[in-house]
Amino acid sequence: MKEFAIIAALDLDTSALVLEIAAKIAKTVDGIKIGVPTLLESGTGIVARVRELLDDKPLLVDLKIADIGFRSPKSWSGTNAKILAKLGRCGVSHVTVHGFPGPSSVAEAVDVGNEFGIGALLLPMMSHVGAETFFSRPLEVAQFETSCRNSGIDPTSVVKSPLRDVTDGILAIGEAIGVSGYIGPATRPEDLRRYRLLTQKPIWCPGFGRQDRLGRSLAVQLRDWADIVGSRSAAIVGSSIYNAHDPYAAAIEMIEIRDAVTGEISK
Ligand code: NUP
Repeated sequence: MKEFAIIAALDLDTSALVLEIAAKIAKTVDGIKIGVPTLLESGTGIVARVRELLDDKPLLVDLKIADIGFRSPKSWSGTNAKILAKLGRCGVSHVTVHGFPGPSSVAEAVDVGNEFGIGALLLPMMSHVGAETFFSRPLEVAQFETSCRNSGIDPTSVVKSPLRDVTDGILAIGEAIGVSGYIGPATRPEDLRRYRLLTQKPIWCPGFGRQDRLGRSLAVQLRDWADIVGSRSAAIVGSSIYNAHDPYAAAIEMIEIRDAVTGEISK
């Protein structure tokens, strides 16, 4: 994946519009994200059609998988495995996976995803107003360690720094299980700094434009993201591109801003 990638989130009202905008911008952006509403309308058939436009660039399906992990003697057979099997090898490179259902749920999503060549991006925090309501709850560390050990993982052997809250706990589970990367909130620079202290894995960041609550321009928000998260990262940009009068021009502008801010970083 490209360093400092720009991933366009195509949350449009119809699949026809998703394909129309994807055709316009696929050669310009570094990848595309489609969401559950689009899959509900079109089924997984739309994935192959977006894949054709994207060549081998990342295609993220934002499923936010959060169901049970269940290990039978031979294989994973919880609901997470069944969700991923429905995607199969249809061209998806990444899916989003929630961490709050705990280690066996994440492990099932990661292992079964790997079988299909799909990387799991874990969500230790989110970008919207009030996302901290539960993610920032203090972590009961002893109970956390016991639950993880019961699921056969030992996060504290991987992450040595103190685990303060649910966000830290989810990051530690992700490191221990070996997720492909994380979703991190572009709206919360302090949280992105915490992520980077705990992980060297890619961090894909949504929350640009309409979700910013710090009064920043897109250029300042992108500069802050690139400064904090570094080159193993992606900016997930939705409405700032697809709601623009000319989405193709907006995508080009986003790439130009990215190139300008990352050029400054490498000087
Ligand atoms: O924490 C998250 N925040 C977020 O906005 C996790 C996400 N997956 N997203 C998604 O990113 C959200 O569902 C939407 O598809 C996209 C951001 O879109 P926009 O606010 O740039 O329009």
